[in-house]
Amino acid sequence: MEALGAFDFGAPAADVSRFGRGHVNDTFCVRTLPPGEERFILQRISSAAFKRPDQVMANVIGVTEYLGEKIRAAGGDRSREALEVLRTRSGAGYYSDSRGGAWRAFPFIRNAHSFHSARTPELFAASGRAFGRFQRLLDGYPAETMYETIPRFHDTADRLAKLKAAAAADPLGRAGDCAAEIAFAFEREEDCSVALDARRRGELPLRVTHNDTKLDNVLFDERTGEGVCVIDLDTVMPGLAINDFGDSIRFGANHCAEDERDQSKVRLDVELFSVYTSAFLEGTGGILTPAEIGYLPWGARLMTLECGIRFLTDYLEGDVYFHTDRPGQNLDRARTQFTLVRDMEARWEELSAIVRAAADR
Ligand code: ADP
Ligand code: GN1
Ligand code: MG
Repeated sequence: MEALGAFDFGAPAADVSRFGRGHVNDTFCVRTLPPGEERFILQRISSAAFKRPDQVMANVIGVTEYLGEKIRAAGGDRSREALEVLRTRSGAGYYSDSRGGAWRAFPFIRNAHSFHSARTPELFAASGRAFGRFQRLLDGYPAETMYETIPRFHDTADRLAKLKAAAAADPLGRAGDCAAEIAFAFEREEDCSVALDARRRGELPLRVTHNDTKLDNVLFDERTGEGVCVIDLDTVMPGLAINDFGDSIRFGANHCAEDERDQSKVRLDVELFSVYTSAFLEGTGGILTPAEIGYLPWGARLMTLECGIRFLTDYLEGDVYFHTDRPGQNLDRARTQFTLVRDMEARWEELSAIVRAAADR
C-alpha cells in the first residue's frame, strides 16, 4: 500500500488490516513491529463523499488542535480525548497517492472501543454526554474559518430534491421496487423544511456541529465505560445542534440493525430516547437555547427521514455512496429509517413531553 510509506510510524509496519464499520471512508489499522508495538488508524478519505480532502483536513486539524487546547486546559488527557492528525513525512496533513486517493493517519486510541448498538442505556447515555460535551467544547470555535466539506449536507429539502431526480432518472430500473418508499418521502415534503425555515427565521442558531453523531463515532473507555473521544470529524462544520441530537437518536434509540430486513423488529425505544435526551443536555452544559431544546424532537425526526432519503437515493443510483455488502442493503436501510419516522410521528406528543421534562430537571 503506497500510502504506508508516506507516514513515519516510528517503526516498520508489521500488519495492516481493515478496521471498523464506517459506511464512507476506507479505514485500516496499522500495527508496527515489536518491541514497542504501536498502532495507527490509516484512512482513505472517500472521494465519493468528499471532493476537497484538503478542506476536510484543514477543518479536522483546526478542530482537533482547538479541542486539544481545551482538554489540556481542563486537565484532561489530550492524547485520548481528542484525535490528533499524524503529519506525513513531508509535514502535510494528508497524502495524495498516485491514483488520486487522499490518505490520513491518527494515533490509535487504545483501551477504547466503538459500539454499533446501544447495548445498555448507560452506554447510550455516555454517548449523549460525549456528543453534548463536544458541542460545548466547540462553542467558541470560529465557524467562519471552516469549509463546508459536503455542501448542503443536512439540507433535508435538497436531499428530497435529489431523491426526486434519482427516481425520475431511475438509471437501474429500481424505482418500481421502492414505489412505496419513494411515496413515503414525497408525502413529507413540508417536513423537510421545518428546521431550515427555523434557521432562516433566526430561531435556531448556526453552531459548529459534528453532523454524523452515530454511536460508532464515539470511542468508549474500556475501564470506565465513559465516552472518551468523539471521532469521525470529516463533517464537522457549521450546522444545527438539533441535528447532532437527532442523528444519535436515529441510529441508537432502537434495538434493530440500521439495515434490518424484518420491519416488524423496528421501533423507537422511547426509554432510550429519554436517556439520551437527558445525557445530551447534561453534556451541552446549558449552552442550548430554549428554541433549540424545543426543536430537539424535530432533529430526531428529520435526521431519520433525511437518512432514509439518502439511502433510498443511493439505492436508486446503484449504491455508489454508502458501502454495501449485499444487494438491497440500502433499500433495507431506507425502510428501517422510514419505519422509525412513522413511529416518531405516532409518538410525537410523548417525545415532546420527554424533552420538556428533561430540560426542566
Ligand atoms: P468512517 O468515516 O468510515 O465511519 P471512522 O473515522 O468513523 O470512519 O472510523 C471507523 C472506525 O475506526 C471507528 O468506528 C472506530 O472503531 C475506529 N477508529 C477510528 N479512529 C480511531 C482512533 N484514532 N483510534 C481507535 N479507533 C479508531
Ligand atoms: C455515514 O461515515 P459513517 O459511517 O460514520 C454518513 C452519515 C450517515 C451514516 C449512516 C460523510 O457515516 O451521514 O448518517 O453513514 N457519513 C457521510 O449510517 O456521509
Ligand atoms: Mg464513522
